Amino acid sequence: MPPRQALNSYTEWDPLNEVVVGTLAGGVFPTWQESMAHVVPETARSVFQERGGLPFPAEHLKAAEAELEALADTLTAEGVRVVRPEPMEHQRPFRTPAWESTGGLYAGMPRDLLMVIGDILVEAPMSWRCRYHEVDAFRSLIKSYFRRGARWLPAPRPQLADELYRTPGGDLANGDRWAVTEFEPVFDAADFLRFGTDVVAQRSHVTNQFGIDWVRRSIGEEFTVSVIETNDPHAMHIDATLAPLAPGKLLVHPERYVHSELFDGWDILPAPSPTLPDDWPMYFCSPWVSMNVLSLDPETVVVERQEKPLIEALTDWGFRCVPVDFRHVYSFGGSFHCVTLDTVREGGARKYLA
Ligand code: DAV
Repeated sequence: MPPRQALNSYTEWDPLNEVVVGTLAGGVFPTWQESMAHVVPETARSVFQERGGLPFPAEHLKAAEAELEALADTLTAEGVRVVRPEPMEHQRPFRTPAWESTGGLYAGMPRDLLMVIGDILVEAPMSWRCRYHEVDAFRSLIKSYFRRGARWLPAPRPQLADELYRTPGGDLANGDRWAVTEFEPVFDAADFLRFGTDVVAQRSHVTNQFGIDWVRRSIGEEFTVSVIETNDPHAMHIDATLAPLAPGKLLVHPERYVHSELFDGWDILPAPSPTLPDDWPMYFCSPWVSMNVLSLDPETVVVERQEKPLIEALTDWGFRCVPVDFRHVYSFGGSFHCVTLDTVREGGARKYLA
């Protein structure tokens, strides 16, 4: 029985009925800030410093948008209702009393910004200043979910003052591991994964303990939020480290994953290496977004068409793989899990973790 609620999504794998697919249209390079140095590829610094606020290369963006359209069509053909964000101007500079940004970024990665926990829609307080207004592209959708009965939980508006950031090479070298301090709650929603009544999070260069504590107390006692260790000095978003594909089946990054007793009894598959050529432009992230797959149900996964070793491993593991071309989207920082927000899945609040 499909759920009747406008929002109902407790896991990463229950049968998917409705999903938001992001758009990169109008996207611009981010305005550089030092805290990015810990997470983006080395080459990004000069690109963002020189081109922050300027449009992404037109041809590459066009190819990526075509891939996003093809993903939307594939999902529709699989019986999933697809919804899209509003077009939005990202090229306008903006400022607060404390800082300014030469532009925004995009509405391409709803996973970074929004999280559905049961019937609650959480808006994350993201720490990259250029992403301050990103939620506006999704506000029509969010208001519509609220009007249809969902709970709407925006995190406290962050100030993103200088005190939030550690200077790289300075404090970080003294044993403080992360680029963000505990000045105020910040997190990206993509540092959290849903396992029924359990939510698993990682600390990262965009998610502090204050942010995780805010999520824990705000979503209520029905849910348990656990923080796991990961072996990732560049940590930003947990979804190229762990990908739960079905109850008891966890795809992991072979080096970043550190076993947690939460997954005792789970079958754990290290993902094969990505197939992306070394010279492919990657402005934001590593080629390991290959494992950033989207589950359509506990037997079906959307996988990048050219990731043949991964497709083979998942097929051997009992999955039906739905191949979609997505390398041009990779360049902008994510793959199928990042560009989507699963708003309605079947199933309810069950316990899956030890
Ligand atoms: O492998 O660079 C990607 C996370 C995407 N949101 C990586 C992490």
